[in-house]
Amino acid sequence: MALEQTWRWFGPKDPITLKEIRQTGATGVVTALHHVPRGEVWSVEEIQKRKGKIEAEGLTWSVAESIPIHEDIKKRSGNHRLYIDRYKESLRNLGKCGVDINCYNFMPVLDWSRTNLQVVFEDGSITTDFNTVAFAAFDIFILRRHNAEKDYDEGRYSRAKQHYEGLTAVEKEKLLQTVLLGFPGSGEAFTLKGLRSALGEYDVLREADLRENLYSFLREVIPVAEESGVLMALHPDDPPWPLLGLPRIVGNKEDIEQILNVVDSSANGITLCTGSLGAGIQNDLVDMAGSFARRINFIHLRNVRRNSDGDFIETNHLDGDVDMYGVLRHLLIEQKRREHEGRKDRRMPFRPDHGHLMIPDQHRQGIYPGYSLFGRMRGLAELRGLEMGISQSLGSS
Ligand code: DNO
Repeated sequence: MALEQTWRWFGPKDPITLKEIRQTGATGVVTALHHVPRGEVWSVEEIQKRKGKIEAEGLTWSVAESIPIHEDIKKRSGNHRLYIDRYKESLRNLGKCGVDINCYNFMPVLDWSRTNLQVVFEDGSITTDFNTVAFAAFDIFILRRHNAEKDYDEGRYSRAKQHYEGLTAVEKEKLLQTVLLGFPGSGEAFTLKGLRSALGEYDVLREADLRENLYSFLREVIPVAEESGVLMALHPDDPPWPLLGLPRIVGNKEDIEQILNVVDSSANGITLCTGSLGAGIQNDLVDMAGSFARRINFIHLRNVRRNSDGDFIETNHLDGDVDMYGVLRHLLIEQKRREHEGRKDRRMPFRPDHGHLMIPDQHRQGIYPGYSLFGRMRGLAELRGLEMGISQSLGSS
């Protein structure tokens, strides 16, 4: 047995087709009903429709990524009761349709954040990076967040100022659009005004509150996920530290330990995202893969080169600061264990998470940053080879 190879597809609007995905060798598709607004129920009809499209191409719908969490749930305010009920309903519907893993995140306001989505890598391919000085420049001088300067030490403040003053108008605009982009596929890009007001709503919410709100959500939703036969897979924060004054609470080993302990059930699991967690200098991904193996419900494999200031760049899958060999070894040992026990969750789907934009994709319109065909296919192929080597060396015992 091998880990299930999957591929993220943004639905019919994705320029990469299911036929192409099939030829990458992936067998599972990871997708979401991006056209259903956040907070609405995913109906059985809509899920079946999407599932039918995928299966018509000889693939399976392996993971839902993501049923997005409404901000009211994260803040536990406004209509949170209604949205939690709807979330449960969507999970029940997923379960009825046999889609049994849901990847989700609990990052307030923003999803993943980068400062440059078009970094030319050493080999001419295009990748993304996060530069803490550029991000501070955005925060203090472009967003002009109230009291933002208090979040940075003097050195970083003056470097951010210098950085900002050195930017042309076009570069400022580019930085602004990059941070506002939100998550591709979701169609949820912010305006500057919208971002300010969304941040304003979090003014009084402290880190401890956000944690408590996540825990309450889990206490309510995990039993429903269990009944419905759906495994929840919490995605870590990317990057794994607070941004724009917003708390982030899924960034390191202790955070994850606490979350898993809130409801001790295999339905309360994580997405091991080696890239998101890998950006944190304190995170040892091999240790985390080993320690959390039993509760890993979904896997995102990618790599970063990082430094202790918090800057990082997305590198190719096998080159970077994450020891992919060590991570995969733990995952394969865990899969053997699940097989031995005849567990239902032995598929252990992974996807090559992000890939560089390589030459054959560079003229193609509409490819979301990180979600190229060739770059991800390179990643998948490399990971597949590495996996086979590790499996053979582990033997059949
Ligand atoms: C980035 C993605 C994340 C992820 C969500 C899950 O490329 O891995 O945006 O899909 O955080 O909810």
